[in-house]
Parts: sequence; structure tokens; C-alpha cells
Amino acid sequence: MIRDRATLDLLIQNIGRFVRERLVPNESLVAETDAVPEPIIAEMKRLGLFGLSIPEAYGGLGLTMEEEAEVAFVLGGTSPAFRSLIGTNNGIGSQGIILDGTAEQKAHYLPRLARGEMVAAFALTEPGSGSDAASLSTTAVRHDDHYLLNGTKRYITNAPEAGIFTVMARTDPADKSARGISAFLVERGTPGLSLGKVDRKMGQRGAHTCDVIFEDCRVPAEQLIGGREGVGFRTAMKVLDKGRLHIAAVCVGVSERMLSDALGYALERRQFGQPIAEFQLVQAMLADSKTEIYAARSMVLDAARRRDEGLDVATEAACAKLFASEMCGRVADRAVQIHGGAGYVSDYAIERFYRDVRLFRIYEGTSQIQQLVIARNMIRQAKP
Ligand code: COS
Repeated sequence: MIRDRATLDLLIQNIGRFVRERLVPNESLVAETDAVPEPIIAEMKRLGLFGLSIPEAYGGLGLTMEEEAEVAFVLGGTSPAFRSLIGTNNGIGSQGIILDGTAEQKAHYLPRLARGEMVAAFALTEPGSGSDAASLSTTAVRHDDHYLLNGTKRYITNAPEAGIFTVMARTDPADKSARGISAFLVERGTPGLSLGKVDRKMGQRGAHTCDVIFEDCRVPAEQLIGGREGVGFRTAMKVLDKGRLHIAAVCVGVSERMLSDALGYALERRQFGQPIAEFQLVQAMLADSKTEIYAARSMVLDAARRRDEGLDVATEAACAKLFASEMCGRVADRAVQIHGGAGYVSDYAIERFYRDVRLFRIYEGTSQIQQLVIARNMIRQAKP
């Protein structure tokens, strides 16, 4: 749902200009230094990028899913590390509070997240539990007015920057199923919370992940999301439904950028006396990429509109994430191929993008988990 086309177009124009003039020229610097420069973060805050999907009542822009998807297409036009910094505040870091938080939790955290004063992270994955998220073993044991958390969370995006963590932990040790899991808001600086060393990743330098370790971490009982035990896994799954759609939209944007770079190179690079864009085998790669991007874009927008209508889009979000992230990998591969030897050296952005986009097929649910979600939902619906 687009609430007001003219307002959205203005926002998209502003963000598009910011991407072209400020982010694209700084891509190499971010990759070299493994950090987004402070002045750029300040500009992101001023543009409202940390609060795109946080409701207006809490100081965010309150974008609908369709509007957010259109913005993500534009943000995808540059290194995914920039998007990653604002991604958790708009997505998996804040959505648990937005969807299931108490009025007090919303009022306390959302305005700060919207302003970018605080970064939020989502702590579900553990050393022993990734795709099988419901098997997590971090515990949260109630003692009077607080819980004691123990366990380790792994590969947590933005953990080094985060001021608040949405943490899924088992409150009922006797219940090994998803129903024994609850979600907590744990602030950085809480005694017993520590961070591991920053992971050295294949790509997306400038975006950081690390372990988050809880050792008798004392969390006040009012930090239980929604004040209810046993519903934390459902909260996490609902958060991921939205997150998967967002990632699918980002995949479309990044694919458009890679294709644009590949087309630019194909028009410039001459072999056998003419630009390589004139060769039909190169044209096939360009055309297949264009077609697949268009398909993914259409899927994302359709799923986003359905979500805005209040429909359950668990299946459609998984379809969009699966198709868009796999498509993005194919486009990256073709774009490197079109660049030839130049695509394998770091003078061209495509070498970096090729590594950066590999993550899209893995995080917020691997492609295989998306397949599993889609097929399971089909089977469930087909049963009488
Ligand atoms: N929305 C709301 N509730 C949901 C849901 C959704 N999309 N998906 C599942 N649930 C609920 C189920 O209804 C069930 O609730 P009840 O116990 O009340 O019936 C509960 O959650 C457990 O669901 P299910 O039985 O399907 O859980 P499984 O352990 O079998 O598997 C998968 C769930 C595999 C889909 C889940 O573990 C998953 O998504 N794994 C990937 C995790 C991931 O994406 N990690 C990335 C890290 S974050 S970057």
C-alpha cells in the first residue's frame, strides 16, 4: 500500500541522491576500513533511515511494507554494508517490540531506535542452533523480579554497535519445543552480557557480527517482550517473515546495481572490433538478468501489498526471499562473467558485490529453510 505517491517519490528521490552522491563514492573506503564513516551515519540519521518502518507515533517514518520495499530497492544500489547498519533497527532488531512489545517497551525504545541513537540487534542463532532455531539452548530462569540468562548467541549482526538485543531464550527448560522459548530485551552494559571478537567475514565489510555471551546476565522481568513467556519463538518467526521480504527487496536493488555496472562495462569494453554488448552471448546474460530482476521485483511488491492488507505472508515472504536471493547470486555471477578478468580483480565494484551478496542466500533463513517453509505451508493447507 502506497499512502501518498508524491510523498514517497520525494523520499525515494532524496535517498536515491544520497546513495549516488554519498554512499557509492565511499564504497571502497568502507570495504578498506571495515567501517562506515561517522559523518555518513549522521546523514543517515538526518534522513530518517534508522526509523523507516518504525510507526510515526514513535518518531519513525511508519512506511508500509510496499513503501519500505520501494525504499529498499533504492538502498540496494550500493554496498549492502550501508543497509546493514540501518537494517536491524527497521527490521529484525525492532520488529519484536513493534509486533509484540508492551506499551512501555514501545515508548521506551522505539523513539531512540527511530532516531538512530540506539542500534538494535536480533539474537536467535547459537553455536548449536541455526536453521533449527527452536532447538536453542540459551536459558532464562526466573528469580523474583528478574531472569538470569545463560548461553551464547552467534553471528549477531550489528552486535558490536548494538545498544539493545532482542534475545530468544528458553524459560521452560522442561519444554524442549518452541513453546518453551521467550523473547527478551537486553540492554548493552547489563552485567553478565559480553561480546566476542568481531567475525572476519567473506564480504560485507563495514557490517559487523560477533558472538553475544550471557553469563548469569540479570535481566529485569519487565524486559520480557509483551510480558508473556512461551511466545518468543512465534515473535521471532513473525519478525523473520517481515525481515525476509525486506531482504528480498534489497536483493532486487543490489541486482539492479550489478546489472547496471555489467551493462556499463559491456558498452565500454571492446573486443573483436566492437563493444562486447553487441555480442549475443553477452546479451543473453544481460537479458536473463533483467528478466529475473523484474520477476523478483514483482514478487516482492505483490507479497508486500498482501502483508499491508493484513494477510499472512509467511509463504510469500519465503518465496520472495528464496527467489530474489538466488536470483541475486546468478546476476552477480553473470556480472562477473561479463567483466571477464576485470571482474576478478578489486578495481571494479563487482568483485566486492559478488562476495557481499553471497550472504543473502544464508541469513534470515537459508534458501533450504525457505523451501521447507513454503512446502510445509502448502502441505498444511492441502490437508482437510
Ligand atoms: N508466524 C507465526 N508463528 C509461526 C510462524 C510464523 N511465520 N512460523 C512458525 N510459527 C509458530 C508455529 O505456529 C508453532 O506454534 P505452536 O507451537 O503454537 O503451534 C511454532 O511457531 C513452531 O513452529 P514449527 O513447528 O513450524 O517450528 P519448527 O521448529 O518445526 O521449524 C523453522 C521452524 C524451520 C521454519 C524455523 O526454525 C526457521 O525459520 N528456521 C530458520 C531460522 C532463521 O531464519 N535463522 C536466521 C537467523 S536470524 S538472521
